[in-house]
Amino acid sequence: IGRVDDPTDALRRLITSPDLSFLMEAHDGLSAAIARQAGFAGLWASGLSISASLGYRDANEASWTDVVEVVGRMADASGLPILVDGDSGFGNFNNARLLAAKLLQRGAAGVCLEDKGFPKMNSFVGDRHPLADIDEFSGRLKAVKDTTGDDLILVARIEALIAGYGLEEALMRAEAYAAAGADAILIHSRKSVPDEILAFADQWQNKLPVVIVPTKYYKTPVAAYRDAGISTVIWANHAMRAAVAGMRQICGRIIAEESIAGIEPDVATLDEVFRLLGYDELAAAEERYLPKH
Ligand code: SPV
Ligand code: MG
Repeated sequence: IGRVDDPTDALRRLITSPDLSFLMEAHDGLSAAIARQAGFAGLWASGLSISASLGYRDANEASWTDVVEVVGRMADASGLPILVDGDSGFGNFNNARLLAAKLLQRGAAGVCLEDKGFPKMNSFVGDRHPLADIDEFSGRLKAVKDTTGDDLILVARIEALIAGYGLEEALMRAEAYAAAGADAILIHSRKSVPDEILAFADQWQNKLPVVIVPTKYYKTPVAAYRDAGISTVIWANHAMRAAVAGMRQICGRIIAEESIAGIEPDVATLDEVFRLLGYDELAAAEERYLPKH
């Protein structure tokens, strides 16, 4: 798979261009390759989805090295710029900068850090989402910027609305994280309507590009985000959820029907899988490199 020349530059263009951009969730090499085939220009390496695919909960049960491994496979299989969900950075400034450096080595284009502690819990689970101290979290951002500089896009994710604080707290944090060197702000909300994030965008005035994750306010047409000057929309977990639904359905039918005859039209053909992962390239390489006799 050909990689875009400079993944970080490609992600920077997606995030800073005046057009609304989209990042598709992926959680392994296969889902990354499928997103590329579908036409997405960039990927979101979702902590929730990577955790789920590894059989873990989105509560930092997967280690940072687990995440780095998966991201490397996603980069290899897709060649696309990847914004990695770095959770809260797996600790303090030191863990965060080590994570960032390793992600860069493995081909990531950016990392997103959220202003919570370690271990974090998924933003849609329960009500306990204690926020990090603003200065301490700003130190985490600065350490990442000082370590990876312009080679890795740094997105600062604000959990103030998730934690039940208001717009003022969110805006104050955005100012601090911008001053700490963030390249973009991800403002997250768990409401079923986008009023909070649109109010944030209205007040924030694009001092840095705004990234959103409309998992819960999914009914909103993207035109609303264009009108609001949002930079980037992350479809954050839908490849993983499609896999869950698809695998559950097929497993259920195979056990009930004691046969695979009926499900054949409902699963991908093997030829499709071979095409997706470039088996033809391997055949050509064998011609070139294997002895002929
Ligand atoms: C993820 O995809 O892991 C995210 C987005 O961080 S959310 O699940 O909405 O917190
Ligand atoms: Mg996450």
